Amino acid sequence: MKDSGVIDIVRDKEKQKLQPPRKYKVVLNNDDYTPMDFVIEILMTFFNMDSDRATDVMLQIHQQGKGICGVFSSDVAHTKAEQVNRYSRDNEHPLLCSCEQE
Ligand code: TYC
Repeated sequence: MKDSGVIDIVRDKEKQKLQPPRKYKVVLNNDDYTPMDFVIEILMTFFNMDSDRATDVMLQIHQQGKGICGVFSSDVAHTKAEQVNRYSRDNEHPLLCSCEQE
């Protein structure tokens, strides 16, 4: 049937529309140079953590190599990662923040 391809495309599009928006983890990587206090400041300032939670997350990253700061929509996650990397570079630290799709 000649129209079935078109119908399949329409059905695929409808299915895509029904998917919930993708979520992204914002991840901080450990390194040997960024001071612990600076990482705690980042977690409190950009991810609204209190000082106890920020200290726990920083130590977890320090021990395990990387850690999740939060899960957000694509726009929010990528903007936060950019802001953290900008702030780190402005303060001359090599701290690396990235996003991973959930
Ligand atoms: N490893 C760093 C140090 O010993 C601290 C650190 C923790 C750096 C977490 C980055 O994402 C990080 N000073």
